[in-house]
Amino acid sequence: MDRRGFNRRVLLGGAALTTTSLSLAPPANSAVQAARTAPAGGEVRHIRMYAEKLADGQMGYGLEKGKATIPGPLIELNEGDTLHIEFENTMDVPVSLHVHGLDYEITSDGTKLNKSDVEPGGTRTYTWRTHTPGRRKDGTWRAGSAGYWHYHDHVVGTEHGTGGIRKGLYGPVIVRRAGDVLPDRTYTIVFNDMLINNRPAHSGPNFEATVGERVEFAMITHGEYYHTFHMHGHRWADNRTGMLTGPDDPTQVIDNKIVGPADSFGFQVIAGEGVGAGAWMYHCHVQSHSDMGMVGLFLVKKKDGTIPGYEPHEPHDPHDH
Ligand SMILES: [Cu+2]
Repeated sequence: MDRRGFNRRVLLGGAALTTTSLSLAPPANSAVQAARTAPAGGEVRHIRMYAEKLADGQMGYGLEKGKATIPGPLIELNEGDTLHIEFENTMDVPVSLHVHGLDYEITSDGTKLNKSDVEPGGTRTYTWRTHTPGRRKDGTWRAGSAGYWHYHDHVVGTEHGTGGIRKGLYGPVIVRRAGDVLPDRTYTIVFNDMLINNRPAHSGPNFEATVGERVEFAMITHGEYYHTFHMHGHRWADNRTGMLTGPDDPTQVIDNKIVGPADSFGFQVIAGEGVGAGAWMYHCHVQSHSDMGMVGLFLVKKKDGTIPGYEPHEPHDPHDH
């Protein structure tokens, strides 16, 4: 990985290279380079999506047949984009796709209530739209669609999709505003009841990065409980992007956030910024929940690929990312 993340951070700080920045990377060859940012939206995109039963009895969404995952695939849009999703139900029970935060007509609601679910073997096109912020005719301000959102089933088990969500039918949606800083990589963390991403307790998932990379986390909560999301060694701003806009931005910087069912938020960190490589825990900070295994690792590697002090408890699992 190059050092773009590092340089980006310097630019975002609004200052030239400073001595405080130098702990992340050697100054040699680190010519300052502007952050990669999201373009203006306005595109119309088409994708296919599938709901599938997984071998272990869980359920997932995927962009290709036979490749469903938990969480489902990350869907990224820019404000102004429209997404048409040709959705196929390969399972033997009705299922749907219901999104939070975006604009959709009632026919794309994804509920039984208005027959916008999909029978076994059936297909349906769901249309999601997004918009930029702006002033309404009455003078009030209308928020844009940008944010860390999510989609989930609203049909399996109950008319609220309680069974589908429990089995893994959920995934992240990120809508970006023109000019938003783009990450080097994005990971999704879903607290679902007492599990993370529907994995067995005490088994991650773990997420890898190299020191200096700009890493984005989309964090979603589902199920029955309230949790507190905490990450070791890294902090973020409690706002739409998770980043401060400048030295006078009064947004609180946090490393712990209370979350409840269907909440979602996101943030970006520079891996190991000011603290270096390591196996950094993230976990629910409700003590009994962390003790019961709501824990994973943010594995920040040195440039040579090593992680000081880290001895994996189990073989590396390629499904971790
Ligand atoms: Cu918890």
